[in-house]
Amino acid sequence: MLTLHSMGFGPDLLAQTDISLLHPETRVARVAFRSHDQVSLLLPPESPNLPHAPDCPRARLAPRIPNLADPHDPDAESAHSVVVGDWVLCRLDHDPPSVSHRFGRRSLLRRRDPGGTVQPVGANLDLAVVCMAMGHDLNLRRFERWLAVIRDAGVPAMLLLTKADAGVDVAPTIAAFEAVSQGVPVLPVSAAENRGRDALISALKPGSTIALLGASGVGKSTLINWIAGRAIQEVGEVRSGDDRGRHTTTARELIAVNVPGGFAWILDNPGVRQVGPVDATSVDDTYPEVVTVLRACRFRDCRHSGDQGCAVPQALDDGRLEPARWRSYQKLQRELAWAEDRDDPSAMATRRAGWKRIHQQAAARNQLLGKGRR
Ligand SMILES: Nc1nc2c(ncn2[C@@H]2O[C@H](COP(=O)(O)OP(=O)(O)OP(=O)(O)O)[C@@H](O)[C@H]2O)c(=O)[nH]1
Ligand SMILES: [Mg+2]
Ligand SMILES: [Zn+2]
Repeated sequence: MLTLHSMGFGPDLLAQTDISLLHPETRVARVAFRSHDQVSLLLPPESPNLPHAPDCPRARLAPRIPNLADPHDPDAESAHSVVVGDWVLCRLDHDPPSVSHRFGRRSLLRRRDPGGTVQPVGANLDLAVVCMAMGHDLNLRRFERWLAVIRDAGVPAMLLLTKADAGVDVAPTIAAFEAVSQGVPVLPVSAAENRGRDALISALKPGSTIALLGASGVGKSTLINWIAGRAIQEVGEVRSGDDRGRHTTTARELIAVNVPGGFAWILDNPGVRQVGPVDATSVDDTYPEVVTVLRACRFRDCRHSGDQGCAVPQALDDGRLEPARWRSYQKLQRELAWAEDRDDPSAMATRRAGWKRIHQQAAARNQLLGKGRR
């Protein structure tokens, strides 16, 4: 039997509203699927069977959905007013059924798409699972991008190395990812050969919500079917040659899966190849050794691009900085600066002026040291 509790609803959310003031027909529901201004709602406690978004009642979203925890939330009137995983108040006795309010979120996972736009992935997540398939898909730098995205949401993370079938030597891959994972667990699994299932299931706590993230074809939907022990999600073949998927899953959907003690709520996502972080702090948190070196640089306005006396070349030389991680860090910060400039052209002018000043200072410094560049 589904209950609000088994779906992850708790007193922290309930405290956001005074139930006695609500219309008696008002219900608490969770958003399992969203398409334009329509959402599919998971509705305890009536649903005796495991619900699946296509069978769930649909409700319409008003142009403005107030946030119960923050009356001034600018998202209330945006396309992000309600996302998959959100808890909402709704009226099923309305025709059509309608969503009136959203509960404040415990967490919101957001990523930047390659065009620089911030996209919400899911709300009220308890665990974000990055999936990378053994073979062509493995990429440490792409994993670091995901880590930064997940850090921004403040949600615990996990890396699944999928398709760890017999004959694949996973040990060196695990070691390579653990070296950059900052304690995030790395777990090899094979749905095809039923390896790692117990370890995975023990990470799926009853009542918790878990997002599956990663490129198309890595086996996210297969994982859901494997854990559930039945075919819920459609899976698709990968291209021969580079193992890339064919974007079989086209929409985000929250799916209930039986785990010991109840249900876990798994958010299946369409595959995305490139993700961008949303803010600079989460990038700094993902590359702590870079931040340590930059702090040690004695020049206040240094661009760390090889000027005399800068701490970076020294750290690259003595191995405190790994060149690939330093390059990734710079690239991510450049991407963020570009996205910020795109959103706010005045920021670009300020930044340009800053660069000019830094160049002038570096030139003056080099001249002083008799190291003028020719
Ligand atoms: N060898 C092997 N193949 C697997 C395994 N898990 C999934 N696959 C295959 O990988 C392909 C892609 O699986 P999907 O589950 O559709 O991948 P997805 O990540 O959901 O892809 P999108 O929905 O496109 O984002 C299918 O052909 C699966 O059979 C595994 O453990 N081992
Ligand atoms: Mg899929
Ligand atoms: Zn420097």
